[in-house]
Amino acid sequence: MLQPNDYPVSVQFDLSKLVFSPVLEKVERRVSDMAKHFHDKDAAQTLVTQGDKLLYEVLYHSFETSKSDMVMCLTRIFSGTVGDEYHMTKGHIHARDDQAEIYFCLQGEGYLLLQTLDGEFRAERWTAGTLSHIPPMWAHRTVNTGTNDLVFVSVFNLSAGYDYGVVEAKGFKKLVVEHDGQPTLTDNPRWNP
Ligand code: PAN
Ligand code: ZN
Repeated sequence: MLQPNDYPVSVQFDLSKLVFSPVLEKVERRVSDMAKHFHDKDAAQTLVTQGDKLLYEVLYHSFETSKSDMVMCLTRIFSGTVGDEYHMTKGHIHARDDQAEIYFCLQGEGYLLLQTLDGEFRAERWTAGTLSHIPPMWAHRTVNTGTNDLVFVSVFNLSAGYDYGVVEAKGFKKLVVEHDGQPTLTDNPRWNP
């Protein structure tokens, strides 16, 4: 017997504005939410006192039925840097070890950083149209290296859960910084002190 939430649902994207409707939840992250993540702590602290700029927002639409729990999110990372480090998401690994995720880049340019608990690292170069599969047990973070917003859609299961602590502890092996006006991957000193 079908329950009310077991029927098909569609959401509509506005492909010129890169938003969808209806948005069921919205999360915003500012510099103060990311203090532990940027390597230049002084630059981050100064930005917090100067208005605590918005780094990115995430719009959510979940599709829970009596037997499934898919969710779709749209993340918009605004262009800019904190010190020399490009705006980026916090990054996390999923709590469950059998959960994959799809990311699809709609606009902008940057990197998807991926890393396993054993320290295997990958940086996927992103432009509009790149679709990436994040396998289970790879932590993931996105970085906007362009002059425009970086906008991407993610699709996963809510029951995957989030673990932010693993990234908060040491970050990813590489930082994405602006060097001579160019995005550059450099070693993260927290990995090789
Ligand atoms: C994404 C991310 C989103 C924001 O929907 O949650 O881009 O990044 P943080 O969660 O690291 O702040 C996703 O990977 N969901 O699983
Ligand atoms: Zn995820």
